Amino acid sequence: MPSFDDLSKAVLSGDDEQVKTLTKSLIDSGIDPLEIINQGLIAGMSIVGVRFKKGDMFVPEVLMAARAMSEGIYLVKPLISEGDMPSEGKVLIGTVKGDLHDIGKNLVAMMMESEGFTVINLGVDISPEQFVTAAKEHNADIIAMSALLTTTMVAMKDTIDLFVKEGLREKVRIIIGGAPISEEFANEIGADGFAPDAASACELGKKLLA
Ligand code: B1M
Repeated sequence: MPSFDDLSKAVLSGDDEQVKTLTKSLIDSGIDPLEIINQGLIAGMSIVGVRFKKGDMFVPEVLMAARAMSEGIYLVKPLISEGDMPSEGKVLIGTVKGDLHDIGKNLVAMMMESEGFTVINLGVDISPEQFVTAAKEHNADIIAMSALLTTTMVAMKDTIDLFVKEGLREKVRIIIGGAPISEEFANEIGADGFAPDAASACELGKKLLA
């Protein structure tokens, strides 16, 4: 029987075929599906997060690791009832109105998912109204907005203003990120925090919900 460490290493190296083989083998050995997720798949992705933050891993490798982890989760998830899936909290993530850049946003989404958040990825060009509607529908804990253009970052303020207007601002934590975004901008528009990269977004999310 493979060890959890073998599975973590397969995630780390982005080897999706190996992840599938090891995950199946652990399932067939009768290992608790939640342990396979937490001690094998997520454990591997956590190392990826740390290495990416330190600059020891790069975007393509992180995407491969995330894909490999997802292949394993795909096999294990049907064996776990919905209520048993642990969650750090529900995150709605999207790129703001007028902005079509999604590589960094998807990286943040995958990293947050691998760190145990339930992530609903709304996509790109998401209007303030769409963020608010989805927050109501999903009862979200965190709204995460991404912007890559100096011309679209203003939509982050419009979105926060709409949450205030709808009386929902106190119900959610709002975090923002993307290349032109700074801590100062986050403070200026009334966000709860800024994350410069995907690993920091996970840390910030956990801190805000603690
Ligand atoms: Co565009 N683009 N682009 N582009 N593009 C930039 C952003 C630009 C800096 C290039 C340049 O001129 N040097 C420039 C913006 C200038 C500015 O506003 N100051 C620019 C421009 C001008 C444009 C167009 C207007 C070009 C045109 O058509 N004239 C156009 C706009 C389209 C639109 O959105 N309406 C456009 C289009 C495109 C493509 C479609 C071709 C493509 C996007 C493809 C896609 O995303 N599917 C594209 C790309 C690829 C880029 C660059 C080259 C790379 C962006 C990227 O994916 N980086 C970019 C130049 C650059 O950054 N070097 C550029 C990799 C990614 C992992 O990093 O997104 O920063 P990043 O995400 C990081 C962090 O920022 C953070 O974590 C991520 C991982 O660590 N983060 C968050 C991101 N979101 C977060 C959310 C969080 C927390 C952290 O929530 C809490």
